[in-house]
Order: sequence, then structure tokens, then C-alpha cells
Amino acid sequence: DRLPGVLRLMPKAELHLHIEGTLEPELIFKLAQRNQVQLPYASVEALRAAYDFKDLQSFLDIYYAGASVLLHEQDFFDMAWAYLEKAAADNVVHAEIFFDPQTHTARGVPMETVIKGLHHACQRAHQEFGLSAKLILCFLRHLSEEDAFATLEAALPFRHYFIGVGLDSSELGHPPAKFERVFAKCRELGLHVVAHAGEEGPPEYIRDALDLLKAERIDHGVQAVRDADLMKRLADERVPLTVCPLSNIKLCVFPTLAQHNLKSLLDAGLCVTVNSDDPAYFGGYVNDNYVQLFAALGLEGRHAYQLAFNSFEASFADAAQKKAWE
Ligand code: ES4
Ligand code: ZN
Repeated sequence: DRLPGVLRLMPKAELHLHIEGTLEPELIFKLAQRNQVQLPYASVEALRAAYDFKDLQSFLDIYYAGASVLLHEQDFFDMAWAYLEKAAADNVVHAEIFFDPQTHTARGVPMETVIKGLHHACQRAHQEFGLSAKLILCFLRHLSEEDAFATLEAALPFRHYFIGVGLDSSELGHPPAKFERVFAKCRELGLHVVAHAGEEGPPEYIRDALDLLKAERIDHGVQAVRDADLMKRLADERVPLTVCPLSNIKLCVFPTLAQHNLKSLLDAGLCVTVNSDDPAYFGGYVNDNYVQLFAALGLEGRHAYQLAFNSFEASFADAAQKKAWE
């Protein structure tokens, strides 16, 4: 079977990737030592053994603990560079990378430290690999609207280091409506807007992300299949869904990969893309997501072409760049 080789070699864009979710246990321990941060785990093995999640929240608790080792600009650079080397090896030619500044500013790390460390890694990836890497600032939805506004304010001196904003963290109980005003402000500033919706939350959250936040893409969105009218709208408007198959299995959104609904979404004419979410925690980078998904669902060459094509169509790359990828 030549398909896995094709999947690994084909150029692709990665559009749903949390940079803090690329911190491998080995790097967490290295940074903990370098920065004299105490971890509640005795070893790399003990930490990895804790990666047994029952839902989104049980993952987030460990993910925020892992990010506590990041203090200096060099730490943010090292984390992003390690990811970008893996992405280049996976033939990712364009990456739109989420970061969670509130996870760091709440610990006293300056916004500038976070953004500059990440930005320098993105710059170097473009120089060394020709990989265009862009940043998307995510607001943590379990925190307040006021906190999101303060975060936006703190990031404005670095406006030109990120292309857009997103919305992540605990979905249930934190509907899009909570961030309607802050997203309106972001749109006025000319930022792209995306939002996690319909990962664990109901189809209504996807509709509200579109109507209230004016999200240009939906991150996850897999719960859309529960609402036929919404499915038709997503197809008609070609709203991209950034789907993360291995993430959905690790967080028990679907029991097994064979039961994932990505093929139903594709067959319904939606602009579906394949992404890795938090690869250090979910057992694989973007090529692993493609290869395991294709094996589990029996997808074929035409699906590979469609998914790679969709990843470029759904990206925020400029028209000239999109033309060059055709
Ligand atoms: C996340 Cl999988 C997922 N969902 C929501 N928020 C997140 N932050 C990092 N990974
Ligand atoms: Zn995510």
C-alpha cells in the first residue's frame, strides 16, 4: 500500500495546532531543570503515564501544568522550533499556530517574552525550511471577557506578530456569546477570527461562533453532524472545519478512530481539514493523524488530495501564496 507514503510526502497546511501542546515530556523536564521549576511528576515516564484522559477538562489540567516550565524568550523559541522541525519533516509548508498567552501572563511572564520567542522561531522556519508559520492568539474561554480584553490590550504593541485570534479551553458552560464584544473589537483591528466549537459542545455553539463571533473557521466542529440544517449551511458557505482525529480519540469524543465522523463530513461536502491539535499529548503529529485516520476509515487517494487541497483553501495565506500552491 503506497498511500501512507503519499500522505507523508504530500505538501499540507496545519491549521489547528496549540504550540503549548507540542511540549514533549523530555522538553518539559529539560526546561523545568533549566528554570528551577518544581514538577508534580518524578520522571518523564511518570508524566507520560498521566496522559490518560477522559474528556477535555482532564487533559487541560495536565496541559496547563506542563506549560508552567516556560519562563524565558528562549524557552518559547525552543518549544516552537522543536515543533517547526517536526512540521517541516511532515511536509507541512504552512502552519497557523495557536498560542495561549493568558497561561503565561497569569504566571508573570510578559506578553513580549511569549510573542517574541514564538515569532523568532517562525521567522527561522521560513528562512531554513521555506515553511510559512503564522501565529494566532487564543483567548481562554474559562476566563472572563474582561480578562480577554486585557489580554488583547497587552498584545496590541505586537499586533503585527500575529494574524488572528481564536477561542480555546473548556467549551461546555463557556458559549461563544461570552466573547461577542472582544471578537468584534478584534475584527475591527483587521484580525482573522476562528473559534473552537462543537468539540464537546452542542451544534448551537457552532452556529453562535458563526453568527455572534463571525468565525471564519470552526476548530473541531465535529458535533455539527447532529444538526442537518447546520450541516447544509457549513457546506453551502464552505466554512472550514479544522478536525483533529487523534485528539478526538484521546479525549473520548469518539470511542475509536473507526467511528470518527470525518468521512461523513467530507461526503456532506464540508471543507474538512486534518490537524494535530496537541501532538505531544495525543500520540502523533499531523502525518500520524492522516495515516491512522486513512487506515481506520479506509480513505483513498482522492480523499488525500481533497484534504490537502482543503488545508490550503482554508488557510489565511494571501491570494498570491494560494495561487503558487495550485
Ligand atoms: C485544546 Cl483539544 C483542545 N480543546 C480546547 N482547548 C484546547 N487548548 C489546547 N487544546
Ligand atoms: Zn484545539
